[in-house]
Amino acid sequence: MYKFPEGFLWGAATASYQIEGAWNEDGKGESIWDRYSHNPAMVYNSDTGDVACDHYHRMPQDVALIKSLGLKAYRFSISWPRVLPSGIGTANPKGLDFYDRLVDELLKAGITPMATLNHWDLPQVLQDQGGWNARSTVEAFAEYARLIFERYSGKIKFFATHNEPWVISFMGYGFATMAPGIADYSQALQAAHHLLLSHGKAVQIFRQGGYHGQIGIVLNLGHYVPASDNPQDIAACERQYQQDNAMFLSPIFKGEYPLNFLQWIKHHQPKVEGGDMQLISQPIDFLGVNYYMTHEVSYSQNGGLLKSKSQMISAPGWGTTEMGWGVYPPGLEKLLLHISENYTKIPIYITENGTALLDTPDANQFVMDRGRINFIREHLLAAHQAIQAGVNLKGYFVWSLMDNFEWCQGYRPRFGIVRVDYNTQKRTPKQSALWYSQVIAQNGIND
Ligand code: IFM
Repeated sequence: MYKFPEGFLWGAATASYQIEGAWNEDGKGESIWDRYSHNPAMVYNSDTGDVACDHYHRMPQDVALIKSLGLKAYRFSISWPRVLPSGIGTANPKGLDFYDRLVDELLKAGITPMATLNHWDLPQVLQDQGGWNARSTVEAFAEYARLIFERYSGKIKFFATHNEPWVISFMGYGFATMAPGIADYSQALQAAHHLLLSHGKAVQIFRQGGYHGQIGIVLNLGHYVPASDNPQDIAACERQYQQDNAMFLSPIFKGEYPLNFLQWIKHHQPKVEGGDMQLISQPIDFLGVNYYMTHEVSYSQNGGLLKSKSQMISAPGWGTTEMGWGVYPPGLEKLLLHISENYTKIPIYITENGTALLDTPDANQFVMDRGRINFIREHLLAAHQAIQAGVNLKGYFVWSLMDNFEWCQGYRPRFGIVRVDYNTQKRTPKQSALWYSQVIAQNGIND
């Protein structure tokens, strides 16, 4: 048996837009993902999050489900436009009431809440004023964070400011592959800086207010390997790593952007004002790591600004997932060691890890998802090895609790350990959920 340390926090994760539905109910404001998905050309099958898993109306049953699986913690996100329909100003009592009930329900069930403040659903009104490219959004986020801390201090144990600021900034503002759908590399860099700055402001408010709980941020981090020992490949890999990982890890833990990278991107550098880097690098209580993939990077003359070509790789015996992603479990151990050796020793939580596979339900909607079990098991073994090597890893959250709206891919990929029948909204735990329950119960993995 591979035992995990006592108190290891086992959980599952979701996000507001991906599961809640009720997109315009009870005074909720429009988010950038409402706007984006309502353009039928933007999402696979013209799917939207209008109804999603209808979690807004089924929350008590969903918490009961979480409890029945024996999960110790639940990571969810708060929809900013649900609680502040205009982005700033007057709060929406019914929106807050929903999260009051969710948190109370979790606490009653003995489940530790971890709340993300921004899992991508920025209020559209703020996007209309420039979104994350505008410095004014930093102030708006800080006030939103204050509202949440004030209300849930002492109830929510873990607050994460942002989920995957790389995806928000680079995919949302740089490559136009996510809402708000902008393709402007300079804006991506500026958005990244404002996201980091707003994180820092929220941390400052949290400390100054003496709120209870822990504060951190969730980053999507990959493991990067050069395609060969050719110096050009090594340098290209370093640039890719700096854009994707160091652009976020370095300011948070070292108070500076990676210098070589800034020099390389020249006029695309973000505008940074005096005091910004100090705010961004204030000590945090935990780092959330979302690990999905390892990239092999080579030099490419046609490789855009970075002159790099990056491709996901799979470890021997692993194919690709329904997302077309490679599967490389050893990359998780390497990544965790790398963070621990180069950036921080604070507690790390794997806040997301999981896979979308072709699930084939039987007549009762049950899915025998051995592939997902193998995926989670191998990643947990890699995490276990990292712990043995001294990494301060404190918990693991599978992505995702249930099948949900997978952004531009709509409802086609299914990441859940619980199946959702979108016609009936029936939830059916998959074999992976039953297996994961057992892992949690014994705090370890069988040999
Ligand atoms: O569904 C997403 C989640 O919202 C953020 N991290 C990656 C997941 C899978 O793509």
